[in-house]
Amino acid sequence: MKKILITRKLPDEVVNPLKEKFEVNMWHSDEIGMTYEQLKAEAKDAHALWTVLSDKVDRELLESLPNLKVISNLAVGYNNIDVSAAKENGIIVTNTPGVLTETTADLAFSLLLATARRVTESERYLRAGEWKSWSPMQLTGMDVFGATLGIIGMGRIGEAVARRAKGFDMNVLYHNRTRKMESEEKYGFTYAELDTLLKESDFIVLLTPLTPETKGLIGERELEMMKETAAIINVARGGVIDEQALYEALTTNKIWAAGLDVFEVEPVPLDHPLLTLPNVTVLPHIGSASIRTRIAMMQMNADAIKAVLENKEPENRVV
Ligand code: 8YV
Repeated sequence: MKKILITRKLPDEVVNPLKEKFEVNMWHSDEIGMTYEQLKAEAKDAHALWTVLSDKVDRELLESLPNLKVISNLAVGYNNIDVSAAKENGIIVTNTPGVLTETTADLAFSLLLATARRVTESERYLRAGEWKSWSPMQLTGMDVFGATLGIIGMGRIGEAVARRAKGFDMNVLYHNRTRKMESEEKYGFTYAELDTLLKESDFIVLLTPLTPETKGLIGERELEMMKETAAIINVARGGVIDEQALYEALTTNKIWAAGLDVFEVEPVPLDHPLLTLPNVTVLPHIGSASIRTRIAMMQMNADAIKAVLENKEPENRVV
C-alpha cells in the first residue's frame, strides 16, 4: 500500500476516503505542529506528503525521501517548498488555487476596514474599561469610502479585493508584473507604476507571492513615499515587507497604520516590536480560514494526492 503523510490534523471527512486505498499517517495534534525533524523522520518511506505553509520542505528533506512522488500543499502559495529541488527529483507539487480567492479577499477587506476604523483597538479600549465618557475625537480613524486603494500584486485575489473596493466607491490603482487590460476595462481599475501607487494610495494592500524579487519589496524607501495618513495591509507574506522598516515608519509617523495577517516568522513571537504598537491591527494568518473554503482546499489536496498515487495527472500542479 502506498503511504501518505499528513503533517497536520485534518477533518475525517476529507481524510477517511483516502484510507480505503492508502496507508495514511496523520499528525495527531491540533495544538502543536510537526517539527522539521519529526517531518523528516515520519516522511521516510512516504509516497505522498500533504503539507501546510509552516512545513519547510527543502532540498535536504526531499533528497532523503526515495519513495516520494507528490507534495500537496494546503495553500495557494508554496514558498515553503523548494520547487526546483522537487522538479530535479521528479516530485510533483500541487497547491489549492481558486477556491480560496473570495474568502481571502473578504479577509483582506475586513482587515482594511478594521485598520481604517481602529476596530480591534476600540474593542480593547472598551474591554479594558477605558470607555468612561464620549469624546469627539476619541478613536477616530480614516474613511474607506471614496479613498484610493492601491493593490500590489493583481492576481485572482487582488482582483477580488478590487471588486469589493468598487462597492465602497474607492478609486482603485494596481501594480503588477503584467497589465490586466481586460479587468481594467471591465472593472475600471487603473494601472500605476509602483512609486505612483505608493504616493497616491490611502490604503495599500499587498497580494504578491513571496519570491526572491518580492522579498523586502516594501522597505524604507517605499514607506517613505507613502502618505502620512496611509495604511498598509499585508495579507500576502510577511517577507514582502521589511518589518524593521515598517516599525520605524509607524513610530515616526511616516505612515498612519498597518494591518497584518502575515509575518516574517509565524507564529509571530509575542515580543515582536510591531505587536507593541496600537496602530497595528494583527491577525494570525487567517486569510483563507472559512470552514467551507478550508474544506474545499483540503478536497483539492486529497484529489491531487489520489491522482498521482494512481498514476494519473493531478490538477493544480505547480511542478
Ligand atoms: C493558507 C495562504 O492556506 O493559501 C495561502 O497561500 O497563505 C493561506 O490561505 C493558510 O494560511 C494555511 O496555510
